[in-house]
Amino acid sequence: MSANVQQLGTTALDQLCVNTIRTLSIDAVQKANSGHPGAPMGLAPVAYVLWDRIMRYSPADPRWPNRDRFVLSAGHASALLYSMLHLTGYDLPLSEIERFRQLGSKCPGHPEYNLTPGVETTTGPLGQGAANSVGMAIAERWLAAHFNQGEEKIVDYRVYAICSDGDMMEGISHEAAALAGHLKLSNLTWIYDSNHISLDGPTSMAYSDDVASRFKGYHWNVLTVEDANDLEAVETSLRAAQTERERPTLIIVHSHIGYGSPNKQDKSAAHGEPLGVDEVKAAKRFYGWPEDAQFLIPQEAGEHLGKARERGRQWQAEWNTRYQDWAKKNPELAAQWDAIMGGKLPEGWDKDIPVFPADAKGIATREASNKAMNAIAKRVPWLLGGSADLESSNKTKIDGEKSFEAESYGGRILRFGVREMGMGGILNGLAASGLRVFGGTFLVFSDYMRAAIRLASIMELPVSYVFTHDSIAVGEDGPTHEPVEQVMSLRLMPDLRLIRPADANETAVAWKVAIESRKHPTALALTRQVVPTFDRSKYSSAEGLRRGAYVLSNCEGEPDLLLMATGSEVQLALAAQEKLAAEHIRARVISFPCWDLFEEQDEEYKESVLPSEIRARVAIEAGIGTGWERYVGLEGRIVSQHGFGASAPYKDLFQHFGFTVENVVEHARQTLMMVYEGEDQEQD
Ligand SMILES: Cc1ncc(C[n+]2csc(CCOP(=O)(O)OP(=O)(O)O)c2C)c(N)n1
Repeated sequence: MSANVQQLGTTALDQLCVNTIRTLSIDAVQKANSGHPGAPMGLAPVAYVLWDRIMRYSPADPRWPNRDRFVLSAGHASALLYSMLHLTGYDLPLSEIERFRQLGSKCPGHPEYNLTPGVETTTGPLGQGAANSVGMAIAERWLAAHFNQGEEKIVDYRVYAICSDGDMMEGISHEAAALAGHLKLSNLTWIYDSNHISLDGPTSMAYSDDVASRFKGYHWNVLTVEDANDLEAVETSLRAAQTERERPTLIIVHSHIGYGSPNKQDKSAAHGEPLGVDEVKAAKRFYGWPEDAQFLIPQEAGEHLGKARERGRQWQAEWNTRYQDWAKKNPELAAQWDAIMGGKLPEGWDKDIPVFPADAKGIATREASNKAMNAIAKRVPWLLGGSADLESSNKTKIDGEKSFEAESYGGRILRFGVREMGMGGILNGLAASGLRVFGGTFLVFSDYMRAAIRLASIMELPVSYVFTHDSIAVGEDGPTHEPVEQVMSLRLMPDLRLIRPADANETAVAWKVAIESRKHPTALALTRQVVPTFDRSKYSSAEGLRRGAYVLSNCEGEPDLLLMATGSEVQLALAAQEKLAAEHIRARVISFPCWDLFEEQDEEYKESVLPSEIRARVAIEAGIGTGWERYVGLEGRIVSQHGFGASAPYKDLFQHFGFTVENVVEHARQTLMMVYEGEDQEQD
């Protein structure tokens, strides 16, 4: 097989391997009749050098803890990643690549964490992978600082990400890159596939950044490779990145999208659709490939790339020996290491979580959150977290700990700066590295992080979000800072647990749920203002939060009415219960902090909390009410927010928007009337 695209310093075998990667990717896309062939064709030489000469990984054990991480931030180029995984000997048979983008295939449209061995993170939403890679690099630095003992190193991996023009345009990559530069993450290398083409056409239509200057301004080491096909230049740059000690490295690689396709190279036509049968043949002719062969892996290429498996085994064996020696000398650290890698918690991790005494004045749930989180942090040394420059508001400070900074990589306080988007993506990278992490901001700014929260949910990463200032009770800052639709909209996200605790003790249990979780991210919606700490000798235990909703205060006998509320509005429900009792109306109060947990309960439990025959129901929540119909039914009433808030002291706002005991009582009367009138009509 001849290759008519031989490059200087490139052997025929190298070229054969590169073209195998290209044609596998092309064939996968063509057979699926959907996908993105262009970037894999342009980037194949870079992927080849990375996987063949640079990265340390072990296809036989994709989760080997000290492996280098590879992130394909340009997730649409997934065919490239699947080709590499298959060729280097991961458990990804060719038959899976042949079923690219089909139901149940391990090769879905975009790389998915937990599905395909060797995929380190789910990518596709551009920019997210780049931010994940920064989280992974932070994790490596922290693990190294915490576990390495002098020259005895069990952590020394590197993180590589391939970023496309789209990744570079997205704001999240700017935020993450700025932080990576500030933190001097020299273990991080981004390879920027500069091919001047995006989906709509040439990037010049909307993009003229001087990327090199931008990254130099972020304190990155910036290198350039003029031609992606120049394997030596690619390798030289990657090796230079490995020896850099102060800065993350950006390698700007000039490539041609759709390289080798006579009619589609350098055109957006190569970006997002199959080349087409004739063009595939033409490209194969250009590579010196048999034009009718499909999914062809020439024996020499297969054997050469497949050597990665044995190489990986050896690296891992060497590391295992190092690890055993280290573990013998450092048994306590070794126990921590094993717990982290096994996703376990230390014995007694929840022992110090406080129980808050009843207090009519009470404390803000953000304050209780701080206390619970700190109690956990003391016993879980690998709990790291921080805030997007709102530490004093979010109460996210881990007491007595240092910040994670270039001079103190063992610090546990993460300082994200005012970068919520970056924070979201970075948290995912940290969590995918085994660390337990939280990030805080105002609930209203969770919108900035939403794409990353969604990916945490898809990836089943147990990230915790500390979202304070959870309603119009923000007060004077006004509607821009007052979340209204956020609580409900976060509830809509599958697999994310949105918890809005009512008091200090529910907050403590909410933290337990968050930390116990192994597969769900948790968003805590917490108050800025004080809320009473309920007397649990009078009301039921806050442990009820674990079931999502629970009867906080029952009435004598069969209830006439159900009052359900979350967070700061639970106190209104309790006060209304008393008022209604004076009118001989028996109301049951249900604290309803987490819909998701409630939906996980069996029907019997749900029925015991919300008996179906009781149709007079009121839900109270200082947020958009759409959705509460699910629990109050058509005859029920919802005391909620109908539009944006306003700027005023919060007590005035609660009065103005109807979050008062009187209004709740009035709605209770109305629902009772509706139900009784309905029953009368039924009897007529
Ligand atoms: C956040 C986000 N916005 C939009 C898209 C849709 N999209 C997928 S690829 C792409 C263009 C990407 O161009 P580029 O990053 O240069 O990749 P290349 O054309 O080089 O493959 C777009 C807009 C996306 N995946 N993520």
